[in-house]
Amino acid sequence: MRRETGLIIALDETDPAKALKTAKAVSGMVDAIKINWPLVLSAGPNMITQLSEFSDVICDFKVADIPNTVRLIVEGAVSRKASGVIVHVFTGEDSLREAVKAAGKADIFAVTEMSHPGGAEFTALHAEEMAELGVRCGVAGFIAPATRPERVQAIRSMIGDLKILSPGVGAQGGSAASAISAGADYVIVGRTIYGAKDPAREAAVIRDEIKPFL
Ligand code: NUP
Repeated sequence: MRRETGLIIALDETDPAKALKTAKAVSGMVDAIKINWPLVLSAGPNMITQLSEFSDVICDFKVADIPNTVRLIVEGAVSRKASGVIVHVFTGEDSLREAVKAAGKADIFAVTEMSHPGGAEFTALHAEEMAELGVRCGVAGFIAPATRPERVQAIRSMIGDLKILSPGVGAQGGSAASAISAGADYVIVGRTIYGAKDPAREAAVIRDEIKPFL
């Protein structure tokens, strides 16, 4: 995945036509498009392939299952041209290793600690252990919360050059510049961009905000 702007759009728009319009509008300003269940459920999985015409696509399926099911989901995403898949780590080493194997040349990104307040209840208590396991299993990078930049910093100190993708900017209260300064390689931004009147303009604002810190 390229790193030109450090910005990834979370395209949780559920109107497929609008989603494609937004993807096209921001395509020059984002390094990837992250797609989650809301859009896949409304548009169908072929949307992954359609969006891959505009940029790298990361499937945020937060896969959490037994190894065989993990493999089937990751293969299904990658065969539709996803270049990355987001998975949970709490399912354990066998599931995580299977995800990395099934991804082949695509990237597996593992959730350490979730960005919403509930993320502090369980995931935060094990974030370091999850990062450690992710490194051991060969993931490409981690999801760490822009809402808690000090936690991004903690994960950064453990994972060397692996990537950090950081959601929670804007609508959830996190700052893009703080997340990047804390060690994130990319920020993931959803509602603030796709919910704006002019998504391209909003993407440009965030791109310019983080540029000095990249
Ligand atoms: O910890 C996480 N927090 C989070 O918000 C892990 C995620 N994958 N996400 C996703 O990032 C979330 O599901 C949504 O697609 C996006 C953030 O969207 P927004 O809050 O910027 O609208």
